[in-house]
Amino acid sequence: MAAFPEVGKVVYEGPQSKNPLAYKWYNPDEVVEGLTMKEHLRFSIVYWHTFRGTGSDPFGAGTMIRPWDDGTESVANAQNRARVAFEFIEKLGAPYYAFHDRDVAPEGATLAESHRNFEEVAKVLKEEQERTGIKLLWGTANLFSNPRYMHGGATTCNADVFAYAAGQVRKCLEVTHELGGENYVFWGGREGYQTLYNTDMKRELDNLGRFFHMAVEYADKIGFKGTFLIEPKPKEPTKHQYDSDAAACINFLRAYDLTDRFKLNIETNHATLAGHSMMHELDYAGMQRLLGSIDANTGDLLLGWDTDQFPTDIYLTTQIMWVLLKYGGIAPGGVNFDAKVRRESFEPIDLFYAHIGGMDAFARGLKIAAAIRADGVLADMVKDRYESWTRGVGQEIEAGQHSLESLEKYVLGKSEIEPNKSGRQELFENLVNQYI
Ligand code: XUL
Ligand code: CO
Repeated sequence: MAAFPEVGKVVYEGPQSKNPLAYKWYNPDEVVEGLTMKEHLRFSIVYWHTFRGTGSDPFGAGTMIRPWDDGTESVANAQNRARVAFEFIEKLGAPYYAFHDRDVAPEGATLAESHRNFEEVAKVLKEEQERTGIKLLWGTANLFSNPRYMHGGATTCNADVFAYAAGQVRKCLEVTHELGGENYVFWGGREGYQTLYNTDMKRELDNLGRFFHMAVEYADKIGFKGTFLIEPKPKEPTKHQYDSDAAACINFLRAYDLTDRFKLNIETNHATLAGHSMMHELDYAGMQRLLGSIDANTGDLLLGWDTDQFPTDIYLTTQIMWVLLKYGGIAPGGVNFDAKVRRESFEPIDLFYAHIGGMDAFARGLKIAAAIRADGVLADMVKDRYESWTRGVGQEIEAGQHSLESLEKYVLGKSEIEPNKSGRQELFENLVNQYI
């Protein structure tokens, strides 16, 4: 029996449509800069918020109505939920999904039992993938919910817990590979500290590097070729997460010699928690060729925590797509909705409204970003701003032909240096507004 009988396939009806269950901007087959929207955006639906989110918060119990869920932690319930998830994703027309091992299947009393549960549910995921053509963008192991991970998974002070985490990741990699996963994510849920007084930071980071090398070794053994992604986030749940922002992650990857297999999965609200914009984090990772995928949600400027809201801000999606286009797209990563409906949006239909809105916001951002790029006005203005580097001493410096001394001599030999030009920030901002 269908879980969403009142919803058919969500289709593109264009900006004039008044149908809340239709796309106004996301037209999967429309070509933008040589690729279809579907190929550019590579939308992915997350299993955890969408199918396991209860709506509970630190102040109150769950609110979500999910009629298909019998409320038990049985494997049969998990298998049934998996079928519902695919009905939902298929109706939305999203090409990908992503999961944590523990949201698709219940954790057992032992690691062996957890593995068995995971295998039983993975069989249904595989069947459903084959039935619908929906693919796995990435899998990840939950190394943060169970109390055993209170001190971390790969950065714990307890070597047995590290071993447990290793066993869990091995299995999750095996299942991700079996399901054709195109990437594998590590979000360092509790890989960080609450106080440095009790923390051997060097040992913890060395162990994290060791853990990732073990993952690479195992991937090679089973032939998993997907990209490994680490997901920057500065705090929450710990006071300081080791993967605090793109720069810290990239430094870590370089220090532990992992850049050939790892890239970053950048998430908007994590960027803002780190005191950066999403655009900054994307550009920083992109320029170093380490931009792998994005988690597409947003925060709330008035709330200081990770609210994981659906993205509806066209400026945000424009900025994201602008940077993604600049670096040649996001494949084999994707635009993954790591977002949850609000606690008050408790009906199943709200899941559709939320995703349709997010997908439309991204499609619109893609079109706006492509229009900005096609006109080239902004790019020309940036080029002009740096014009002094294309001639004379600027060109010589960039060609490596100068030293402090030779530059001092150059300046001493001139009566005046070239005057600065205006930065024209307001004009830049006005121009962006013209495309929105
Ligand atoms: C947590 C977060 C995670 C990761 C996957 O803030 O973003 O859901 O995306 O573990
Ligand atoms: Co995320």
